[in-house]
Amino acid sequence: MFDFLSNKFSSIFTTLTGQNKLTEKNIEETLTQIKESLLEADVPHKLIEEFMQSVSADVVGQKLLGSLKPGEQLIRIVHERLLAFLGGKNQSPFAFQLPSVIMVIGLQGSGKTTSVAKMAYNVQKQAEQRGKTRRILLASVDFYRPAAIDQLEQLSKQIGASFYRSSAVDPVKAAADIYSYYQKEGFELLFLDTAGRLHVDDTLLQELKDIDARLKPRYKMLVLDAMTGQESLNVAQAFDRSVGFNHALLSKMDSDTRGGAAFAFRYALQKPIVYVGVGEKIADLELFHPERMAGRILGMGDMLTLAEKAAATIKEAEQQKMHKALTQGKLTLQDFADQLTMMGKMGSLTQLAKYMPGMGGLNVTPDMLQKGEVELKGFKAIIGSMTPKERTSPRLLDASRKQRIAQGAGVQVADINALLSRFEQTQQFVKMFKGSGRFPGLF
Ligand SMILES: Nc1nc2c(ncn2[C@@H]2O[C@H](COP(=O)(O)OP(=O)(O)OP(=O)(O)O)[C@@H](O)[C@H]2O)c(=O)[nH]1
Ligand SMILES: [Mg+2]
Repeated sequence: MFDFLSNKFSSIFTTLTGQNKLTEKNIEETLTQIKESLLEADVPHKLIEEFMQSVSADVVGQKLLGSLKPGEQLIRIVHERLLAFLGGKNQSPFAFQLPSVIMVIGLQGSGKTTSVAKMAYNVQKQAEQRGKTRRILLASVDFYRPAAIDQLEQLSKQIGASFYRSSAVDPVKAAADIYSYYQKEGFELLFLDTAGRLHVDDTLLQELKDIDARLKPRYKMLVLDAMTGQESLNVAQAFDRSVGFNHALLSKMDSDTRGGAAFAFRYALQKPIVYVGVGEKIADLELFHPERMAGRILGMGDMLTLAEKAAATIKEAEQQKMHKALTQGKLTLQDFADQLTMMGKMGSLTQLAKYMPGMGGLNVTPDMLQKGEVELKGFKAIIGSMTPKERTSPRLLDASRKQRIAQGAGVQVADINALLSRFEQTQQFVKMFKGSGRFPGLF
């Protein structure tokens, strides 16, 4: 999902974070690159201009100094902007109010019928998790395609939801009939599937307006096919001007989709995208998370969160000391212990791993992380049992000193040797990173 945008952004930021200083020149180059990637992702030109302006304004207005590295700050600014565009932070997770009618609208083939079943299934599953059941009714007023109503009936059987077929053949009358059945039978949710057209046309819109006037559904859910790119924005605007809608579901985000649709939709219409369709199967529906999406677009994992956490937790002085040790290519066991303590303050390895981009590709299992955790605890105890001199010159550690330390730390001599070889490796790393100015990760 959003792979295209993600890859682009990642490569930009990889270049950027590899650099020590942000100059006016490389800020500009970066912003140009971001702009190009948005263009390629099919985001309308006008929106890109607005987005870029708001980012530039922030970059110019802020002093790129402080505990975060300049590259990280630029990422943070872009991330914040992107997040604002996608719907902002701290939204509470979406859930339908009960009872409600949900009228599902959209162009032909956008995924309305499938999405009706997916949403109903999703609501049911959520309720089941809390030991509840929901009384859900599915019905359709799609009289244009012969098998349309049968398709929904099939799906309702598949998910075990109730289905009602009106004998009326006029869509508005059928809608009214369905609605009274829904009320009479005391259902909590009615998902009403509607007909789609290849293009937005007035007859269709008028029909939807009439149904809307009759049923006054609390939710009018526009299903937008993410694969239609820029055109999806025009569709959304046409529906908005006539029937109006208050929520959107972005379907087919599993395809080779460009992130442009979500981006453009959110920005231009300012209505919430609440669900994302990610496949053809009933269970392939996710809630839309602006924060997660912004992170994915940037391809950063949650690096930013991590960077912020680090800045907040680790005192500047500690960080500088470490930075000096690292950039000079000299690392003592004391520095090593300090680094372990810093890590400890930031959270467990398992927690940290979640923030690291690319961890997925490394096949790190929870089990390995757990082991690492135990190992690190041992390391800290061992270093704690050393004299300051031993910490700066591990060469002093002969058999009898190791014996003493092992006893003090409650470990085996073999554990000390493991620590020393790990330390050796880290030193090699540090030498490699020397002078690059990068904080070489925590390992
Ligand atoms: N890959 C993928 N396919 C989807 C998704 N949502 C729907 N589809 C497929 O898109 C096609 C059209 O879906 P429908 O639900 O029938 O679309 P519709 O809007 O009801 O179409 P009409 O009733 O003809 O207007 C079907 O083949 C679905 O399986 C999705 O999130 N991912
Ligand atoms: Mg349909």
